[in-house]
Amino acid sequence: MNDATLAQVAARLRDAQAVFALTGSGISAESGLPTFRGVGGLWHNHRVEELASPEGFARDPALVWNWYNERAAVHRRAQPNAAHHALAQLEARVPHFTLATQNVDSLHRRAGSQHVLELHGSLREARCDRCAARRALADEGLPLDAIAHECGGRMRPDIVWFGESLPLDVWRAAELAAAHADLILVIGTSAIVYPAAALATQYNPRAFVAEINPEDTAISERVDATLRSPAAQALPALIERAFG
Ligand code: BV8
Repeated sequence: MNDATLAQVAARLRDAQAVFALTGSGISAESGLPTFRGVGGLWHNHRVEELASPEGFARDPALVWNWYNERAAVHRRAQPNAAHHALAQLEARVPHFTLATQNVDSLHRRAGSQHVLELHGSLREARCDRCAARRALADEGLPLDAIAHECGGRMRPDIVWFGESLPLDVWRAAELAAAHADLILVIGTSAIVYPAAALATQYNPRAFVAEINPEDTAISERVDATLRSPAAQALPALIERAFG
């Protein structure tokens, strides 16, 4: 990680009144969770975009629940890493700090972040696609014999699938935070999925945008600074440099 860039971003963080952080599955990589596309975009030879869609669920709800149940169990066994904890610390240090995540693993909440905008939902609950009845998901997820709901609908993960709108209240809060930020941190996302990726560079020409990612992404050309490093190293180093 370039030290001059670290110093530059740390100075921006120290002076910032409002910080907006957007995270993707890369921030959970060091908790042992596979990234969304890191597995070649496949699960048991099914494309993840196909499984994470209303069409995929309608076609084979049990297959989709097998995928989510497996992920829910992996999430429960995982622990938040130093990057999640660093963002929880920032929430307490920065006057106005907003965290929006594309992840459904609940690791930001488990790390102590109090206000997390879960843009794509979470794997904590299932909801009926007809009457909206909700039920908490056990550690192993949803038993396949509980998919059919008594109202005639089907219990689905409380997740935003491809082709579905993001929860309007959550989206509005994220737009506002991005638009008012002095500093935008984009952490562990390939910035491929919209509209979430737009929050990084399209809502605030005034903000200083810093990307934390070991690889190039779809927005690397458009950010003001890049820390080419795993988040669990870069974020603690950034906080240490900014606040000592
Ligand atoms: C919608 C829940 C429309 C499911 C997910 C333009 C505008 C609007 C929409 C579109 C558009 N173009 C295309 C679309 C449609 C689509 C889309 O964006 N498709 C993509 C594939 C092109 N968008 C949608 O469908 C969205 N809905 O637009 O609705 C609409 C409007 C009105 C009315 C009706 C409808 C909904 C998208 C939400 C989909 N659901 N998740 C689930 O999780 O099962 S998205 C899914 O992708 C995950 O949430 C994931 O988080 C997210 C993004 O992926 P990443 O997190 O970035 O993961 P990835 O593997 O790609 O990258 C990991 C990164 O981490 C890499 O860069 C890697 O280098 C880095 N990394 C690795 N290790 C580390 C690290 N970084 C730091 N430290 C490390 N150690």
